[in-house]
Order: sequence, then C-alpha cells, then structure tokens
Amino acid sequence: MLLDHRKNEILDAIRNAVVQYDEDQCVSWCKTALQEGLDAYEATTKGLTAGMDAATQLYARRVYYVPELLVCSDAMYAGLDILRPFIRTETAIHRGKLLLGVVEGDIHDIGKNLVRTMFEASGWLVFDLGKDVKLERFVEEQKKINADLVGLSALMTTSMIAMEKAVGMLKAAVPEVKVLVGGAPLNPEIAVKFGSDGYAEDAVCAVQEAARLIKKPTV
Ligand code: B1M
Repeated sequence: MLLDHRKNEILDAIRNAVVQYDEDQCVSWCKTALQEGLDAYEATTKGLTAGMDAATQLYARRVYYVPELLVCSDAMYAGLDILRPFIRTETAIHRGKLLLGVVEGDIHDIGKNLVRTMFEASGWLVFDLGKDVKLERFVEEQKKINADLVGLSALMTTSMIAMEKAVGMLKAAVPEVKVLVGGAPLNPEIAVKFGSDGYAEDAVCAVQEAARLIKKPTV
C-alpha cells in the first residue's frame, strides 16, 4: 500500500516535471507511479493535468509564453503515453463508437486527447478527427462511421460558436445522432442552447454522460 506522503511526492514530481517541461523526468516519474501502485488515472489528473494547469497559470501571469506551454504539453503527452494503457474506469461497462474532434478554428487538443484517453480506457472505439476540424467533415465521417456518439470539443469562446452550427448540421443530416459537447468555455446552459444532447465538464464526466446518452446494454 502506497503511503500518502510517498504518493504526494510522486504526484508533485510528475506535476513539476510537466511545469518544468522535463519530458525525461515526467516519463520516469510516471513509470515510478505505476511501479509503486499509484492509480494511473489519479496520476494523470493530479499529476499531469495539474501540471498543465500550473503551467497555464504561469502563462496567465506572463511568466510562460506559448513556446513554454508547447513543451509543457509535450512532457504531459510523454507521461500520458506511459499511463494511458493502465487507466481503468468503473464506467467501462458501456461501450460504443465515438467520433471525436475539436471544431474548426480551434487548435487546442490537450483536453480532447484526455477525453479520448478516457473513452479508450473505457472500451470505446474512438475515431479521432483531430483539431481544427471542418464542420462538414463531422457530418461526412458520421455518415460513414455511424458512431453512437459525436463528441465536439472547443476551448475558445470564439470557436465554440461553431459547435451550434455543427450540431445543427449533424442533426439535419443524421436525425438520430447524439452529440456531446465539452471544453472550458462551455457550461450546461450553453450546451442546451447549442442543441446538443449532452455536456461534460471533464474527461471522466464525459464517459459517464456518454453512457447515459447511448443507453446501451452492458457488453
Ligand atoms: Co490557447 N487559449 N490559444 N493555446 N490556451 C486558451 C484557451 C485561452 C483561454 C488563454 C487565455 O487567453 N487566457 C485563450 C482563449 C480565449 C477565449 O476563449 N477566447 C487562448 C487563445 C486566445 C489562444 C490563441 C488564439 C493565442 C494566439 O495565438 N493569439 C491560440 C489559438 C489558435 C487557434 O486555436 N486557432 C492559442 C494557442 C495555444 C497553444 C498552441 C500555445 C496551446 C495549445 C496546445 C495544444 O492544445 N496542443 C494553448 C494552451 C495550452 C492554452 C491554455 C493555456 C490551456 C488549455 C489546456 O490545454 N488546458 C488555455 C488557458 C487556460 O485554460 N488556462 C488557453 C488543459 C486541458 C486538460 O483542459 O482543454 O479545458 P481543457 O479540457 C478539459 C475540459 O475542458 C473537458 O475535459 C478536458 C479534460 O478534463 N473537455 C471536454 C474538453 N473537451 C471536451 C469534450 C467533451 C467533454 C469534455 O466532450 C466531447
């Protein structure tokens, strides 16, 4: 059993490695976390994501600039590659196909990648269209893939406007489609206004909301 102080030491080390954009240290501490029995999702949220949050605060205070943020996210991804295969979730009983992407005009994909990770860890098949995805592409791919759910992500107040259009286009082309939206500038009220079927504030809630939306029998 991992003692609290050791667990905190490891989480701090992962967080610091992200903030200090030290990819090697990040990988090394993520491996240590697994070796010492720390839960991979906890290491992701309280280590990697917390590190990215701290980096963003430095950005807000103009201590860090765009290049630092990019290398911080590289360190975070390197750690995620180590932890991802070990992330378990209690919601793994609901499985389906998810078509996912960041809407056009928006290149922020760290959150979307975390969402993808959680869905994959839950046994979903994820078709990731990436970032800055043209709205027509969501429709085209949904027609081909017939996913149980389409997930749209946006990180800017400016780009989230495209979600409303995307939901409308998807519903017009494939009336039975279910759409889940998320991203920092959204909230449940905006999600309803955009006509989406569901909203989630983080990656874990997204999987739970998805299970509720598709109401699939346990597999
Ligand atoms: Co930019 N950026 N950025 N940025 N960036 C923000 C978003 C901003 C708030 C910073 C600020 O001004 N304070 C601001 C947006 C302002 C607004 O709303 N209008 C902003 C801006 C303006 C910009 C540029 C325009 C800057 C410029 O060039 N002048 C530019 C964007 C260009 C474009 O997109 N066309 C830009 C660029 C960048 C970088 C490339 C440097 C980098 C992105 C790297 C990358 O993603 N690969 C970056 C970053 C890192 C940020 C901040 C600092 C951090 C975002 C992040 O990754 N958070 C951000 C400020 C901030 O948030 N403090 C900022 C961590 C991530 C884990 O959280 O993405 O929220 P998040 O995801 C969460 C939830 O939101 C949720 O679950 C995730 C995990 O729990 N979620 C979903 C997300 N998607 C979901 C989907 C779901 C469900 C849940 O269902 C489908």
